Amino acid sequence: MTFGQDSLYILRGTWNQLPEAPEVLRLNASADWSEQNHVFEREADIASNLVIVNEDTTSHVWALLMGEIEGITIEPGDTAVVDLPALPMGTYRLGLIDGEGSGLGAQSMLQVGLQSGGDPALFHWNLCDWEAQQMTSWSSGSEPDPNAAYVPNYFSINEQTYPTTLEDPNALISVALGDTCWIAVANHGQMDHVLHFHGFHVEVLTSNLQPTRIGWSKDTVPIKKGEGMTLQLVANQAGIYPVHDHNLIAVTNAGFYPGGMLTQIIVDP
Ligand SMILES: [Cu+2]
Repeated sequence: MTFGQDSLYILRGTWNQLPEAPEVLRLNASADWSEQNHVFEREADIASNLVIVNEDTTSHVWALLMGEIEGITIEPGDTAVVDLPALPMGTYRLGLIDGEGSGLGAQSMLQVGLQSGGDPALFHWNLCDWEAQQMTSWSSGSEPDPNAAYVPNYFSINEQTYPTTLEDPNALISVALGDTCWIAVANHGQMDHVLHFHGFHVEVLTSNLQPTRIGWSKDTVPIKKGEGMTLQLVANQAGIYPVHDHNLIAVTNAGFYPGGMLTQIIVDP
């Protein structure tokens, strides 16, 4: 039995995945910078806690992003110990809720009772949409115009855009024929994302915003803004199949196709 990652570091760095190389914020598992937010794990139905270290130069507000959201302010250089409630098996969201913290991407996934490294194999997709101009505003210390139209120009899975998504062993689903795998999906963006699976129907195992869809088996799955969902995929045919956001602007990088929220399912015969 593993207790899971005990500490979360709020770090500021450069996101080289985008050509603009914006300054962003991330939740990392150590004080070493990673462009990808760390995915946190907990056992089901057991309360626990998490140590949060704010290594940034400004204060941030952390929260578990479910139900009644209770923000905890952490000053620069400070450490906070926060309680995580006992939760049923599923995919949840956590992260910063201050404008700069969420606008610069410090939000990630909490997997509860999903047994990473176990059987069935577990993959994860942290989905997000980004407007480069908004990120520039936040990192230069000014709030983006709240009345301006939101026109995102980048779309990511685990803070990577296609084709880099194929290099991420959590974003690329690679399994053997006949395997069953689970995919934990969280939407941290400002819009809904509708995933279209080629070749397979996936079953909704858990959902925090659409519980009436648990048990549904579909090739197209809407992941609402703010949602955490767990999907089951049974690899019943060999081949290479795309998975992508059905909103076609989301499969581009700054307007160029293909890019963005696009990955593959590879089933070895
Ligand atoms: Cu499609």
